[in-house]
Amino acid sequence: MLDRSLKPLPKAPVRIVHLGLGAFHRSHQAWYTQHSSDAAGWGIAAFTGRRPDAAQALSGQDCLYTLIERSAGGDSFEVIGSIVEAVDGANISRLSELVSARETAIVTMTITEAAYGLAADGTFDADAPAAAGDLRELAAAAAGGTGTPSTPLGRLVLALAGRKDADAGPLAVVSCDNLSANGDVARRAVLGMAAAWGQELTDWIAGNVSFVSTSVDRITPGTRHADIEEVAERCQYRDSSPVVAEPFRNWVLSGDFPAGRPRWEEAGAVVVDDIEPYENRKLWLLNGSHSILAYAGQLRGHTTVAEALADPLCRKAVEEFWDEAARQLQGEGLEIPQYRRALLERFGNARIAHRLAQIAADGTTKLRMRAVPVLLGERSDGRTGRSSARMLAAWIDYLGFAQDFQDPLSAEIRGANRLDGIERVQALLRLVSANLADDPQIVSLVHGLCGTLAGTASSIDAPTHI
Ligand code: CS2
Repeated sequence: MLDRSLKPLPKAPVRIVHLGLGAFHRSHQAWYTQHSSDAAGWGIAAFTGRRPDAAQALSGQDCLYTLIERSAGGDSFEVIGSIVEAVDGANISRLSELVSARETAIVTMTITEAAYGLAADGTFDADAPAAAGDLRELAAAAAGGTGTPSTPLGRLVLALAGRKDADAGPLAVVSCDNLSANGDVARRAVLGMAAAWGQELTDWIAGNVSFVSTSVDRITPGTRHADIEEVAERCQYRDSSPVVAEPFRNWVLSGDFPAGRPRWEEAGAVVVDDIEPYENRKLWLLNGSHSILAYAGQLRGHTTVAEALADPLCRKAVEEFWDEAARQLQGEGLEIPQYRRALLERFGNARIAHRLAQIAADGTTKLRMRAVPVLLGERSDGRTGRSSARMLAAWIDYLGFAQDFQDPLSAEIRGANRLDGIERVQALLRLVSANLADDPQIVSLVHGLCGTLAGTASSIDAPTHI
């Protein structure tokens, strides 16, 4: 139990519902909310995804937790109190109750890229098993029966139907996942799910729910036992759920908040009309290079981002990818050289043990966003796209070595992995994007790059996730 004498903020009323109570939400959106001048009016009710554990742990300490800000020079500690309720994601009735309340103005989401159920062409995939299951559940619920959706978006649609029935007015849905145009993606996915409920709900969502796009950034490694021990020693209280993050943070938002929002800009958030250049800068330069380091780094026997970046071969692959990505980035004031320099410093912070295995998960969805647009852009400009292709080659090599991996298409990956040589490469590329697999030059380029970043590791441990 945290020591209440730490005097956290008094509990604010719930006005934000969050889906995806994980470390990143706690280091990012919860921090921004706490640091807004009107924080006293904006409490967050955060729901977990698949398991109740995080909600149970937080509820057991009054929803308070310690943010350990870890710079190269040392750690500082802050108690975060903006989450006022932590709930098991399976508690759909509480979700519906909160989303149906007029006071609730915002639903934020960190549900992972894969949870939006996108097909390789970027559309909502109604046939994917999880989506198809929830579409059936929603149809049953709409018909007056009992329907129990199990995906975050299925649960959200059920809750939005409650808000419509309660006539509680418009609200904003804010995706905080690393997807390009994440607001548009969220809209497509929510409307795709709502179709199972019926036209009336679809029309209501289209007219009343604003889908805000955001670019989110704060490196947040999984919490380790040593972090819990450190808080006990330095802060003199037990916290079962501290969260570690780098000092850097960034939040760019674009879209309407019809029922209001906290003054996040006072905490440093930036509101813009055109988010695309910022989003692409972050997705390609930061997340893209993370993926190179995750796959090439593990193949070469490294465990963390800082270790991989210190390997000259990995560093070169990153720098060359950045050159390609920079050519594809358009927009005023992106300050790419400074951004690159800052990334080298952030990634090089060896006190942040950011595990490559954590980043390697869900490659099919992530590479679609991180490698494909740069590769296709370079090729349509008459260049090879070799450095983006190398990111894909590193992923393909990793899939040949890893004993286990997490991916929404893991069954399909296992099928493709049974093939050999260029056929295997083509089948794996198809899971990322048909545009790649259908272009024989790209397939052969990627095939030729396989093995070029391979190193000393002979096998890779199964990733563990916190
Ligand atoms: C990482 C991101 O796991 C990953 O795929 O690239 O979580 C990254 O650390 C964050 O986007 C940083 O803001």
